[in-house]
Amino acid sequence: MGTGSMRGSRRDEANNIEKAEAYLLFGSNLGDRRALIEGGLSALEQWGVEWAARSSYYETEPVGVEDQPWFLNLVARGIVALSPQSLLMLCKEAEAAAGRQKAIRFGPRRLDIDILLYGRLELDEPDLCIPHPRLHERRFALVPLLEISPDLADFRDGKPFADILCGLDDGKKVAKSTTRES
Ligand code: PH2
Ligand code: MG
Ligand code: MG
Repeated sequence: MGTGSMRGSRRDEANNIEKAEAYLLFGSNLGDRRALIEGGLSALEQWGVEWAARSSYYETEPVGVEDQPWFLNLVARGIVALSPQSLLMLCKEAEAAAGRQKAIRFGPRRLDIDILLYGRLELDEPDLCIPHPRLHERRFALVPLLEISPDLADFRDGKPFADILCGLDDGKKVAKSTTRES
């Protein structure tokens, strides 16, 4: 992968695979949202992702397509010994296992798992851009991200995500979920 200079990564001595810290955003606005997200977290764990931290659940106002149910969102930090493309494949696998159908862009979905950050990697491929290209404009991603990593900054320019969140004036609501049910 040629990521020798990637800070925040370490080598898996047994397998000689570079390990990276990845931040994933989970979202759902159809069905039993909490159960679907939990299922996604478990599936990825079963496939080798070591969860190091996970945020609370947040009720978030829909962005993009406004006429759809509110989302439940959560961000988790995982240690992965997978390439970004392999991780993406597993995310899609978990989405499919949750019964996700082909969705309209920004529209309703049972489970969506997006890679926000993968170590200090910058990737620009047709199906995968890292850091996530819309992270900076999405309160529903920044709030849970900052809950688990309050001091995190964009490694490309050193700007703290807390400052980016402060500068957002999208007016979209994001609130910690207070219910146990979906
Ligand atoms: N995901 C989208 C589009 N809009 N809005 C919220 N609040 N949360 C999401 O996860 C979300 C969205 C496309 O993936
Ligand atoms: Mg998404
Ligand atoms: Mg997605």
